[in-house]
Amino acid sequence: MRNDYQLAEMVKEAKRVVFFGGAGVSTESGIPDFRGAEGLYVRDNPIQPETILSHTFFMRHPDLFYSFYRDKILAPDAKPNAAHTALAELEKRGKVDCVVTQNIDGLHQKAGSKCVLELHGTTLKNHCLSCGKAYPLAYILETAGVPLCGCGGVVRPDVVLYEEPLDEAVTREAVRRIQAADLLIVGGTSLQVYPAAAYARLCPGRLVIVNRDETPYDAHADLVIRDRIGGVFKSLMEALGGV
Ligand code: CNA
Repeated sequence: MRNDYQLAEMVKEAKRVVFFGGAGVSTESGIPDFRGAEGLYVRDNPIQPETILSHTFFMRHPDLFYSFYRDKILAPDAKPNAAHTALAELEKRGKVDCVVTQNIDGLHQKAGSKCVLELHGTTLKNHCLSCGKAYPLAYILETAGVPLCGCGGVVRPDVVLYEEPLDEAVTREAVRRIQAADLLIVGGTSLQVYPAAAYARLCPGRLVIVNRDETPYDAHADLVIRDRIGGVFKSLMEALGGV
């Protein structure tokens, strides 16, 4: 059986699907990933993204952080692709319970998904480090250099930087949903960032991995599809039809 038909059969048989994704879900929306072929790691960066997007770097060099962040990470005009819209549609049909994502771009919500657990936070929200006042993404886009609050404090994104702990309530809920699923589809993630990567092993049901490159968890999967995730989800929706 072709891989995409096999995936469609598994989705039809499942009662509760959770999708766990990463940066590869958004590359077809024009947002580069870190470790893929066109990723920010292998392109023109003298300092790697994990260093720049770390707590230490942010506190020491907020100006350099914001220059990289505005240039390479923010993508306010990006639009959801076929994978985002398929997941939103499958949630509407009662098939997908939840999306757990390492992404910070808000594209799942833009596509219409309601249950989205953002393990690494979001670029859409920001707050002042001194007084806590909230700021929208527009504020980061319309300011230059280090964005400051009216109180004089530095404004930072509500993104979990490297070296910072994940939000406990979000991770607890992600683990609970994955453990209650009978099908976990993992997609567009190199599964190299911990602890999130270990989520691929938590589902008691079947495991499908859709990723362009090999991942360390491929051997544990019931089905591995090494292809573009947008195309895979497009075929999946065609195979499912109105089901
Ligand atoms: P990663 O380590 O960059 O891995 C991405 C994976 O996706 C690679 O293995 C690629 O082979 C694969 N891939 C790329 N494009 C596609 C595609 N079209 N179809 C299928 N597979 C594809 O990214 P992870 O998410 O695993 O790493 C976690 C980091 C990256 C998190 O901290 C994220 O916050 C961070 N990140 C997020 C975004 C975003 O929000 N869009 C962008 C870049 C990085």
